[in-house]
Amino acid sequence: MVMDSALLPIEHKLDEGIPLSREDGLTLFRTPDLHSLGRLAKTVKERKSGKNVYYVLNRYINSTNVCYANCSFCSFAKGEKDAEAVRMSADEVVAKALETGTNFNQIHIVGGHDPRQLSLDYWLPLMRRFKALLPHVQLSLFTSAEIDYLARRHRLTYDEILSQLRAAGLDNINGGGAEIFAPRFRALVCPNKVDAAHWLEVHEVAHRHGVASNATMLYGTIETLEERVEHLIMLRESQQRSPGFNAFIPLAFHPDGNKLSHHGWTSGLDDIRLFAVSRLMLNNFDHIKAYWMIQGLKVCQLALEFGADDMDGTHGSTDEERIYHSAGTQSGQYVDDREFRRLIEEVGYVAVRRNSTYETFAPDWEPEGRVPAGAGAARAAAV
Ligand code: V47
Repeated sequence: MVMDSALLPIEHKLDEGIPLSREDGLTLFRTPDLHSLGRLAKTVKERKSGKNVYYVLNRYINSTNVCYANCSFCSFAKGEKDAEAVRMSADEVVAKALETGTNFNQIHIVGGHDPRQLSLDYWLPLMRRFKALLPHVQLSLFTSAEIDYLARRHRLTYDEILSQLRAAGLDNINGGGAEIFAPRFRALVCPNKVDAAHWLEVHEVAHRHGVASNATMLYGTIETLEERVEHLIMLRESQQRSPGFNAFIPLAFHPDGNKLSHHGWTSGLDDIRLFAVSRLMLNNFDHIKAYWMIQGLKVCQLALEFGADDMDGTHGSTDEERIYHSAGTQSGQYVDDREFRRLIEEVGYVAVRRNSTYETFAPDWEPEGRVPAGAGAARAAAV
C-alpha cells in the first residue's frame, strides 16, 4: 500500500510507543493521505480497545441556559431576563431525570455561568438527592469552567470545592470549556472564561480527588493547526501529571445564530481527520468519543474507522439538548439503545454498554428495585 512518505517515521514511533511531537502533529493535519492516516489511527485504537465501541444509556439535561460568559461561538447562552431563558429548579431537574424510568447509568448536566443556579446551595443537596434516589447512576456534571466559576464565587480553592463536590457524589466532570487553549484564541473568542492553566488545574485536582473527567477541543473557527496541536499536547502532558481523563471529544463548530457564523460548518473530511489526529497524538487517553449529536450519526460511524471507540449516550426520549440544537445541529435528541447498538454493529464493531468511568454492563442490565412514581419529591424532602 502506498503511503505518504512523511507518515513512515510516525508509523515507526507509533509501533515503538513513542509519543508524537508537535511536528508530527502538523504532518498528520497536513497529509493529503487521509486513508493512511485513518489506517494508523484505527490500528492504534484497536490496540487499545479492540473491536469494542462504547455507549452509555444516559439522561442529558441543560439545567440552565443563563450564562454571562459571552463566548462568541455560543448560540445557547441567554440573559436572565430573556424570554428564552430556562432555569430549572432542583425539583424540575430530578423530575426530568426520572421521567423515563431509572434504567440509565449516567446523568450528564451542563449549564452556564449563571449567578443564581451556579451555587453550592443548589448543587450539593441536588447531588445527594440523585445519589439517594439513583445509587447506580453516575453524576457527570459541570464543565471545569463552571467549577472554576463556583470556586471563585464561594471563595474556595479547587481542592476545597472538589472535595465537597466529590463527597456529594460527583463522579465525572464533562469535557467542555476547553475550546482552544491558546491565549490568542481565548482573548478573541472567550475572554471571560477560565484560562487554559486553570482549566487544566481543575481537572488535575479533580483526578486527585477520585473524580474522573473528559476533555474536548472546539475546532472549525479561528484556530490555527499549530494551536490545535499545542492543545492536544497540553492535554497529553496534563494526563501525564495527574491521570484521570477517560475520553477526548472533538467538538465541531456549529455556526447558526452566533457571532462566528461566517466560519460556516466544518467539512466531513475535517471531522474525520480530527478523530484520527487526536487518536494518534493522545497516546495516554483510552477513548476518543464521536458524539453523534455533534458530527451526526453517519460521520460518527465513519469516525470508528478513524480512531474513535465511543459514540456517547442514547439520551432519554424526553431530553432536550440545547447547546448544539440552538446552533443548528440536524441530529435528533434521542437514539434508542437497540438502534444505537445496530449503528455500531452495522460497521463491524461490538457495542459495549458503559457508565461514565467505563465500567461495562450487559445490554439488558437493569437496576435493582424501582423508584416509585412521585418518589422524586417525597424522598427529596427526606434527604
Ligand atoms: O464548552 C458551545 C461547546 C461545550 C458550540 O464530556 C459548541 O462527554 C460547537 O461539555 N459549536 C459544552 N461547540 C459541551 C460539553 C460536552 C460536549 C460533548 C461531550 C462532553 C463530554 C461534553 O460545547 C462548550 C463549547 O466548547 N460549544 N457552542 C458551538 N456553536
